[in-house]
Amino acid sequence: MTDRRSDCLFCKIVAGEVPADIVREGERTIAFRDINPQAPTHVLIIPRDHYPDMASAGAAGIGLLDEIAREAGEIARAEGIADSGYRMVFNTGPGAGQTIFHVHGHLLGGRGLEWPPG
Ligand code: DGP
Repeated sequence: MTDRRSDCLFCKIVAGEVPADIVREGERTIAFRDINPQAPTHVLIIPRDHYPDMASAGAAGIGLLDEIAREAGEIARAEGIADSGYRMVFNTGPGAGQTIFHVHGHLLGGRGLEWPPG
């Protein structure tokens, strides 16, 4: 049984009520291209269940972040960016730029990535 929120855009994508360019589906996760890509590869990886942010997903203690990391590795390989390098970002909180409060890892790659990020 998937825990979802009726007012959450990403829960609607999970439910198929809002279209998305889905690149990979796992039993507990789904990955789709960001609508406003910041790199040639910009994929959002989310759990099907609703957790507002990375900390709450981690605190659930059910391995969801491990699974997201594993999916990121598989997608990076499929996108051909595993060898050149890529970045996973979890914006957490409005001050860090989080705008959608359903945890999502941004997988970014396919171009040079600066450090520190802006
Ligand atoms: P963040 O700012 O970290 O909460 O990231 C939210 C991301 O979600 C942002 O990069 C844009 C993306 N986004 C917002 N609305 C949609 C949508 O309807 N579809 C898709 N695919 N991405 C979206």
